[in-house]
Amino acid sequence: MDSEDIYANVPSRDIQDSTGPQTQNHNQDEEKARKHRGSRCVLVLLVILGLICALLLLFITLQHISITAERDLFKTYKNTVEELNHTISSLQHDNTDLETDKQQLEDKYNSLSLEKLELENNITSLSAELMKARSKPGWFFMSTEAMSWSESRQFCRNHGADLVIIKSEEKQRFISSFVKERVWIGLSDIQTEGTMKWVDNSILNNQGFWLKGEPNDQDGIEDCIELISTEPALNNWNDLPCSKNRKGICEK
Ligand SMILES: [Ca+2]
Ligand SMILES: [Ca+2]
Repeated sequence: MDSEDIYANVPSRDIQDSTGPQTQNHNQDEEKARKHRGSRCVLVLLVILGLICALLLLFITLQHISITAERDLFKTYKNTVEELNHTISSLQHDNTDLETDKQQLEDKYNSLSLEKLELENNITSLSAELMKARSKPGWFFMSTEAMSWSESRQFCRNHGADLVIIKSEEKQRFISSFVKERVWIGLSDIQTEGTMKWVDNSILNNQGFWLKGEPNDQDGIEDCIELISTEPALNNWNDLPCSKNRKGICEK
């Protein structure tokens, strides 16, 4: 039983009788003050409850924002991981292709190396045969550029040969068959006009393979003999000035 009930159970007449009018007013003031304090307490409690609710709402909102952000971050992370996995897979595929290409290139390189070795062996073999052939008599070659008869002869000598000597129809046909221009041969009458001599000092003792009307020693200055391949094979010699420029046919 609280104090209000106690006061309520006391007969108002007795109170009035024992305390008088002043006491009664005092009690009424106290009761008003008590009610006023109670109202304030309730108000304070309501304010506190409101603040708690507001804080709870703020906390829930912040939690929601935090969870949403973490979920978005997780999604981003997941996408990044998937992209990385895709990239790794692609790179592995590319690496496999590159390994295949590398293996093919290595095989090709090995094959080419073998071919190169075979070609080098062939070149060595052919070079040996060439040297062997060149060491034998009857090897023919042409000077590299047109020069006077003496210069052409010197070119041949510098290469261990001399201007060609033609003493048979067979050789005349052979030389005429591969020469494509006007060339010096190893015949002249430089020493004695009218006496044709080969470069080995042997005298031309047959009629030779002269162009019709040659040798004519035109103007008295034609002492060296050329072979004109465009003329018939057995009639293509001509005497002309030794200073004229022709390539020479050398024979080793
Ligand atoms: Ca002459
Ligand atoms: Ca002539």
